[in-house]
This record gives sequence, structure tokens and C-alpha cells, in this order.
Amino acid sequence: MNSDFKRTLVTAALPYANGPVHIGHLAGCYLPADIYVRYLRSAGKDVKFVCGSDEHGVPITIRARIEGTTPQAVVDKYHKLMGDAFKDFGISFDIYSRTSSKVHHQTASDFFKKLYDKKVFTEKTTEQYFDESAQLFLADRLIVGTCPRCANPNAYGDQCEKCGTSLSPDELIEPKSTLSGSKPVLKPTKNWFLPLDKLQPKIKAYLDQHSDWRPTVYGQCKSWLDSGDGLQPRAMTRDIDWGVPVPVEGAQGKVLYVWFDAPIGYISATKELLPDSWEDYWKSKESRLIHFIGKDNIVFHCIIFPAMLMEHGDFILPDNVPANEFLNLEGDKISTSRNWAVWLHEYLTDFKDKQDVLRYTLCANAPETRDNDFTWKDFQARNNSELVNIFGNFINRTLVLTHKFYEGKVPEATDYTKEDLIVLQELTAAPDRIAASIEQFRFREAVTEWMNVSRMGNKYLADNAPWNLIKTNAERVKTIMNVALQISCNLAILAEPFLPFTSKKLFGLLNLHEMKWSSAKNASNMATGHAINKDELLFSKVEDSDIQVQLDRLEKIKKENERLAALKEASTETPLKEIKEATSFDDFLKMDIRTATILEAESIPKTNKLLKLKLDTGVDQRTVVSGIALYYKPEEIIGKQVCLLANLAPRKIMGIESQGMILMAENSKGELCFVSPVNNGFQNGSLVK
Ligand code: B3M
Ligand code: ZN
Repeated sequence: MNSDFKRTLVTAALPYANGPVHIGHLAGCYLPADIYVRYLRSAGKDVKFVCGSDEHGVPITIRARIEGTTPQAVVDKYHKLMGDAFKDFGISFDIYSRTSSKVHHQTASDFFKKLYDKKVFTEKTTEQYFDESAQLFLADRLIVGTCPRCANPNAYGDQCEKCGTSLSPDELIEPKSTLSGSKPVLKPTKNWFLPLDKLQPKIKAYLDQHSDWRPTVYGQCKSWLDSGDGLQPRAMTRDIDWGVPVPVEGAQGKVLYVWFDAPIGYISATKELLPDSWEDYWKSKESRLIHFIGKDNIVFHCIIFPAMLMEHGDFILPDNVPANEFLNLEGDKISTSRNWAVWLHEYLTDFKDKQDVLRYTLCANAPETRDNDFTWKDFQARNNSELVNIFGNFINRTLVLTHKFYEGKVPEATDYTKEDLIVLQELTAAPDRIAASIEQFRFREAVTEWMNVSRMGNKYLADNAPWNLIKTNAERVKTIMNVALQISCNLAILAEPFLPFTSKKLFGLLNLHEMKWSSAKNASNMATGHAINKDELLFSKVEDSDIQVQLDRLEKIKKENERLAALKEASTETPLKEIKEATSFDDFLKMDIRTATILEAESIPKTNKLLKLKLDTGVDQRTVVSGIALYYKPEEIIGKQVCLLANLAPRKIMGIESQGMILMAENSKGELCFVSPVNNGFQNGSLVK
């Protein structure tokens, strides 16, 4: 970390206020940001941590429509839900603001106006789809049509979810408005574009200064610059009615593009937090701006927002953007729409007071360099074999023995062995080592280093076995227990960024006030004679049954998703056929359709499509060859009553004379199903008319 900086402003991506927070969000940015900030605070640095809800954008208006309410009601609901969940999880924002706030509207509006006045934007009139019955321009997401690539008839105007191609609405075949179902018309509209093409050299120069960023982040930025024709102008205004109104003449009914206003939310939140000194964090060369985000937000934070800031001119640029890759859940991509997630607010109910277990698991398995998988088995193992068996066990033994041998008072260390000194040296070297990892945004490594201190303590006790030694060398045990208590205290200090709840609890058990990071550089925080509090367990086991509840829940969701996917697939695969040409009533009367029962059914050699059936028509018994073998097994259909076209002229199929045809209906997947008489048990031979 460059220590020339006086202050650090840390931001975490503003989550869209259209759904609850899940573990993917936490692992992606909120947890690493929180660990970073907690560490800086403990290290005595000047740091502020800002975040808030991103309350604009089309998805919020869509959600409002689905829920039959207003966008404001949607954001009010989720802003509260998310803010509360973050707080309960110990994400220690200095402020959790929101982009519908007055301060934000003003700030974003002023920002736009400044760029407008500086003539940064290019004005362009383009043709956009307009829904005439709803009387509004359609955001890309609100248009569906057939994908030009894979013929999926439900592709969105911005992307086909079936083949993954990103699209623009004019590429869709037969576009339809999802608002009214009508065919939208192209209508000219004026918007303001950020000329990223012209700004590319400046952006490149900026990125070149940051080739030390995470390779995944820097690489993604480079590929934006290098691909095809490089950066393209991007519209910073939209024709929708939910957002920050565009503050210039002739922009009636237009709002700022959500990705223009959202990052300005970081500035607004800082203003709200520090009305008098916010500029220190945004305008001073001695300040440093760090954005924690997920990888899908890289282009906005590393290219577009810096370009906006550069053109504005008053602000510093992001110094680092440690974006994480994605976290999957049980091998599958986390998805809000498929409900494939562990929702934070639900976790906090199911695993009360186990915030730190999830924090630990997510950090130890953080998707820093590649996508990673969260599994409930791993969660259980991290808790039971690491937090309980290593850290918890070490602390518990130390506290219990201190009470047992010394009435809860820290014994005096009299004479250190060489081995003790090595342990103490390791202990006091830990804070710098962990700090170095954190400062380089290597949180997995940092938390592993921290756990290694517990491991060392656990081994130290096991090797020295003070519970036995007390009988033969009580003097030596004093030193051992003193060392163990020093390790315990330093673990509490170093745990704070990762496991803040446990750290606090441990300080309580040790009867100490919380201490700063640098205190962990010495091994004398537990004064001889200091009385500790009554021991208590820091962690409890996660049982198989706890995990099973979660796995069952996911299994149920998976089944439901499979059912929905099959339905969707079916409804998109075989379009309904048009009604055939008219036929006369007389022709219809010529058809002899009657009820019959299948008496026998057998497969026919050399074909996988046909079954040979014997039918009771009430009048006679006859043989019919039917093309249903792909859909029914012979044994399933014996005894089934069906409708039979009985006077179809007989014909030979595979050498068998077929006397009639069974009526079948095609389902949406094109499979044949029986059209049975409604009441089975009908007399055979009844006419169907
Ligand atoms: N709301 C996207 C997201 O939640 C967006 C981030 C804004 S950060 C300024 O992934
Ligand atoms: Zn497609």
C-alpha cells in the first residue's frame, strides 16, 4: 500500500434495490470491502466506507410492474431489507445511502450539467422503439422477439438468454413490446452520448498507470480497449420516466442513464456522511479511492466512471478496483430469477448468531482469482473442522485451564524455552504478514494466515500438554499458559476484520477492551494477574441436519426450476398450427369416430415408432397399427379407452393390416398423447360426434 496517502475512501457497489442480498453479492464485494475497511480502521488509518441502494434503472420498473406497485414502493422495500441485512451481517458502512435521495439527485444532476456545459457530450438522434399504445419509448429489456442466432422466440432486446448473445433491439425478429404486446415502431429521439471513442487515449493512459491491478481486472479493461474498433460512444440519457431527470432544455421525459447516476452515488453518499469535509476524500491528491465490485461491473468502474471523472475535472480517479470473480452455489450459477441463491436475510434467521461462520467461509473461499463454488458441505466443514476444532478449541482450552489452575488470573511467564520464543516471534510477526496480504487485496491468504496463528496455538498446547505437566512441573505450566493467553489476545485483535462478532466476544471473555492492530505486534497484552471472565464456547457445531435443511430447500428449487424450464421449452418449441381449410358438415358426418378399448399392445420388430394394438370397438375386435411407440410403452396402455376413427380405409403398415386410426393430440413438445373419452368406463362403440 502506498503510504503517502492520508485518507482512503472505500466504496462497495451500490446494489440494485430490486431484490434481496445473497452470498454472491457478499463474496463479490461487500465482505472483502468490509474486511479491508475494518483492517484500516484497526490500523489507525483515516478511512470512510460508503455504499447505498441503486434505485434507478429499468429492472426496478419491471419489478414494480410484476409486483403491481410503483418503483418507489419497490425501492423502499428493498432498501430497508438490504440495509438491515448488511447491518446484521456486520458490514460496517459509515453510511448506507440511496440514489433516490435529494442529495443524490442534485449531485448527479449537477455532474451532468457540468459535463454538458463543458460540451463533453455529443448529441445524437437515433431511432428507438416506441410503444404507441403505452405511449413510451421501450427500454431494451422491455422488448422481446425472436433471436436472430438461435431462433428463441423469447429473446430480450439486449440479450438472448438461451444462446447468451448480446443483442440490440433492432436485431430481434418480430419485436414485441412486453408492456402491451403490440409491435413497437421506430421513432427518432435525441440523447446525449459520452464520446468514449475520443476519450480512449486518455483512458488508456490512465489504465497504463494501473497495470498493477488484479490481472483479471486489468485484462478485462485492456480487452475493452483493444477489441474491434475500441471504445464506442455510449448514451448517458434514456427515454424512461424513472431516474434523475436530465437537467437540460429539450430533455423532457428523459432521465440519466442508470450507470451514469449510480457511481455518482458514491459522491452523494460521502456528501451526506460528511457535509463539511466530503471534498477531502474526493478532491485531494492525498486521498485514495478504492472501488470494491463484482466482475460484471468492471467496465463501468474502470472505464466509464473514470472517463466521467476526468471530464468533470474536480475529482480524483479510482486508485484500485479489486473486483472479484463470481461465486457459484452448489455448482450452479447464482441467479435471482431462478431463486438459486442463499439469501442473506434467510441465512441470518436460519443461522442466528453465526454471521462469522458465513464470513469465514466466504472469505476462505473467496472468488478472487477465478469463479468459486459455495457448498453447504464446505460451510459445515469450515465451521466444524476449522472454527470449532482449531480456533475455538484453542481458545476454550486456554480459558478453561486458566480458570482451573489460576482462578482465572493470568499467570506470570518466568522462563521462556527456545520453543516458546519461536512461537512468540511467529505471533508478533503475524500482524504485518496478514496486513501485507490485506493491503494487496488478498483476503483468502490473509484469513488463512490468521487461522495459522490459531493452528500454531493449538499445536503449542497439544505439544506441551499443560493438563498433564501441571502434575510434574507447575512452574513451567505458568509460562505455557501465559503464552497461550497472549496468543488468544492477539487472535482477538487480528480476527476483527474477518470475524468481528467473535473478536468482540473474545475480548469480552478475556475481559479486555478492544485493541488496535499494532498491539498485536507485541506479546504482552495480557498483564500478569489480569482476571479473565468466565469461559464460554465461541462456536458450536453445524449439524448434518442443519445442512440437510438447506440442501432440501435447494433440491426443491432445482426441481421447480426444471419443471419451469421444461414448460418454457415446451411452450416455445412447437408453435401452434393454423386452422385448416373449412370442411363440410356432410364430410364430417362421414367419419365414424367411436370409443374403443385397447385389449393388447405389442411392439413391432424393426421399428421404434409403431405399436400393434388390438381394440375392442364394441362391434368387433380389430387390429390397428399406431405410431405412438416413442411416447407409450405397450404395457402402460392395455385397458385404456381411446377414440378410434373406425371407418378409415384399411392399409398395410409393416406388413400388418391396420383397420382404423386412434385419435391423438400433439402436446407443445410435439409428443403424441391420447385423446381419451372423458369418462373412462364408457361402453365401447359409442359414437363421437
Ligand atoms: N447496481 C449493479 C449491480 O448491483 C449496479 C452497481 C452500481 S455501482 C455504482 O451489480
Ligand atoms: Zn439466441
